[in-house]
Amino acid sequence: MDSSNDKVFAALETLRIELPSWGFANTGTRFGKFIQAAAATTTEEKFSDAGQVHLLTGVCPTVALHVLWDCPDGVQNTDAIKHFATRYGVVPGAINPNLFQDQEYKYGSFGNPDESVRRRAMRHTEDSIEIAKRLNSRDISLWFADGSNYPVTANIRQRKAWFAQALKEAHERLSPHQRMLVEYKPFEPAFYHTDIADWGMALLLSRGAGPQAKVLVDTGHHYAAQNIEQIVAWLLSENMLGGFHFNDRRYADDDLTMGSIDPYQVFRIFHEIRFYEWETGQRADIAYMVDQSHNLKGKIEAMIQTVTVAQQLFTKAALVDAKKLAEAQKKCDLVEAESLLQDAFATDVRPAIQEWRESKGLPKDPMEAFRQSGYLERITKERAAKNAHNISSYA
Ligand code: RM4
Ligand code: MN
Ligand code: MN
Repeated sequence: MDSSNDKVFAALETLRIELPSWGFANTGTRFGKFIQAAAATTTEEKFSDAGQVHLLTGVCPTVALHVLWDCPDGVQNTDAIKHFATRYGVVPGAINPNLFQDQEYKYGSFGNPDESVRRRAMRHTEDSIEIAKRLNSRDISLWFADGSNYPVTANIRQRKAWFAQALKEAHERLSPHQRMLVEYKPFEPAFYHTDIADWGMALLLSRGAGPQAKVLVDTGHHYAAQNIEQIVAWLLSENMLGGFHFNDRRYADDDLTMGSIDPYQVFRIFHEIRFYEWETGQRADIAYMVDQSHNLKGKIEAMIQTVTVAQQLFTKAALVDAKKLAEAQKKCDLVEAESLLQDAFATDVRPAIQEWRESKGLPKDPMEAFRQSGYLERITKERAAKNAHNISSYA
């Protein structure tokens, strides 16, 4: 039998975490942005910052891109991005079309009653798939702000049909190795109905689109008290879980640091995945991505913190004795089953993680290494003037 260190080491070997390019940029709330002197304002700076996180943690080799923010000139930007990838040691990950920011999308993208806007959304999606092909990216992540603010102002069934059709068309554009990930969200920016509001809707639309479409679970996109690990278990059993956007929340889609509010929940999600893998003997093909908005924390430190917490929670989940748990479940031994989970959660995995890092030639404490590196001081100096002129007000 594996010692617990072996289990931690084996789990860490399989965990890769994708960083969002937008997590290094200035972000805010609907009341305004707080500008940080060191924030990245160009795609190159985002690659540079993501490269630092990967250099120090060794587990973040990819960076998700938002097309409108990172490829404003579409496919023409792909050569420059390839160059950044080589230079900074992180390659493009999921490609996120942006179907919500342009004025045209005021009443929706694929759900817009105006056919020309729906066509425009399709063109942008096709361009995004092409960008992904050129960048060798496997996943196209689709999130739609589509919805309505007031009852009966939108034809819900009609919009569903438009979505079904559009996703099917987009799916036809995928190359055989690519995937389409469909994200859901119950509200915001729409406050009455969202066209893809929950995992069931995302599942139906993905199924209808084709075999390469899977569901993306953003942990912040649920109503309070919803049982996310159950959704994860169902999607796994349907072979429809494509990936995660990790973040934490207290109230709505707060985009706080993963595990900052409820680490036990993330742990339970990881446990469901490990348990599925143990039972089926198959590796779950899941993209672990981060979707956070570090409005107040230093961007790079917040990312390092996220990766560290993800490693801790993932390895704790790997310590659950699956065989004993299955037996306890069968016998309806509730206390034994729950204790197996609680004991794993209570285990201090940090020394084993540090050992693993050292075995890989990585810094034992990536946060400390970052603080010692001088990188933050350098970029603060380089970027401060530009950021000082950044717009913080929405007015
Ligand atoms: C949404 C959703 C998407 C993200 C946008 C910026 O709430 O989480 O994944 O791309 O925000
Ligand atoms: Mn998301
Ligand atoms: Mn979100």
